[in-house]
Amino acid sequence: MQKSATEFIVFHNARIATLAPGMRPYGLIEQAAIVLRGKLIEWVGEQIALPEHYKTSPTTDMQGRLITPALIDCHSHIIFGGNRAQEFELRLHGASYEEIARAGGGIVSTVKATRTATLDELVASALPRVDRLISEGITTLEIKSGYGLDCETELRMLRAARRIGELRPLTVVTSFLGAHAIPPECNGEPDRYIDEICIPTLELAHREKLIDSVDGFCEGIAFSPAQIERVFTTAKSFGLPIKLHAEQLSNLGGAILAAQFGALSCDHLEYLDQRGIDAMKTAGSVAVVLPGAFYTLREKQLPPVAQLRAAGVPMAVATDCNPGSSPMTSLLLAMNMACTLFRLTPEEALAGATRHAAKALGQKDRGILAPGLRADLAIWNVEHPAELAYRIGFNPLHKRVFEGAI
Ligand code: DI6
Ligand code: FE
Repeated sequence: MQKSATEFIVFHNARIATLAPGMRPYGLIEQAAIVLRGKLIEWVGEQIALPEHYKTSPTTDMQGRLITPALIDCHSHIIFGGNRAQEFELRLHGASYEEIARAGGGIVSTVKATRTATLDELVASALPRVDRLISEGITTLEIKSGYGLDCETELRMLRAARRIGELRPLTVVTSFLGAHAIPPECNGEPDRYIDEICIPTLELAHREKLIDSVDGFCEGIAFSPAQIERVFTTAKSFGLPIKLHAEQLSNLGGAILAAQFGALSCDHLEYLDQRGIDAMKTAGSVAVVLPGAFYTLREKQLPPVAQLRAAGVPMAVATDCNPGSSPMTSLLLAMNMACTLFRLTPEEALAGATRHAAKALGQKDRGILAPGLRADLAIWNVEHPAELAYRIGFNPLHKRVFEGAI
């Protein structure tokens, strides 16, 4: 069947960083063009090689701008009630994050505020943060539950996440994080919480199709590997992929456990050791580094970036947007911090917010620019892709394309 020319949209006179793996840094093509057809990419390459039959289609001169895959924030807790500015003050008066958590502040104080918020209130308070990310060219956002810690509020958070995906031109990928903290009513009884509340809630949320993956917080102030394992076993029985907050404040072997379940990703990882790295490599898990939390908590222990790189474990970068350890709504800033604090290269940071972030979410249809993948693009007022991670607090986005629409 003959294709009509108007089916296609062409962007020409661009620099295109496809982020496709290969010999070229950033997959960068100078003097490039890209052809979109509906929601998908039809063709990308050097402009002089643009096939004749696309040349009659509507075409836009990009005036030398840079086009990259749209950005993907693969780790956020962007839905929550209240804020934790007071805890920020306490920390500046000397209290530590763990002390505050143990004294019933921290995550648990956000749980109280989240439980009293309606679904509409949760959505309304999250949207300005989501819009800030969208303004930086993000088209895919992971959102976790984990500030409800009771059945009703966990479901409400996940419904709010789905609602946000309906209200904005954005793919929302949800993670169930019932195993985030021990709620006050289960103080001292983490096993009872996991078995009687967390796992039954996971089942209900799965039945309502609210869950795309299952996460947990494996840490001294949260849950042990044995407790997390029970949650993962249930997830697996439902065919849901898993990921884990692992080795953030200490090393409990969370990454090894997660790898045994074929984790999509292990996140934070400041205290990850070589055995954990090897397990992640074997499992094909992505290492998600979260410099916003490292910065906010003034951590001293760096994630083992050089060892991850040497092992060939893909690294993603995310905001970890949350009211406690990372009140951050800029993925570009997270990329900058990943370079300056963790020594990622600007190319690794951009791959970490595109190709590897897509892998961390199990989304095979995005994250690089190639024919057949989604037409989710970011168009930037910059000349070279290194500029995206280089600046601090500057947003050079020109236009964002979501499913082929500007
Ligand atoms: N690790 C984190 O950095 C966030 N959750 C987690 O498991 C912090 C969440 C918070 O402090 O509210
Ligand atoms: Fe987190």
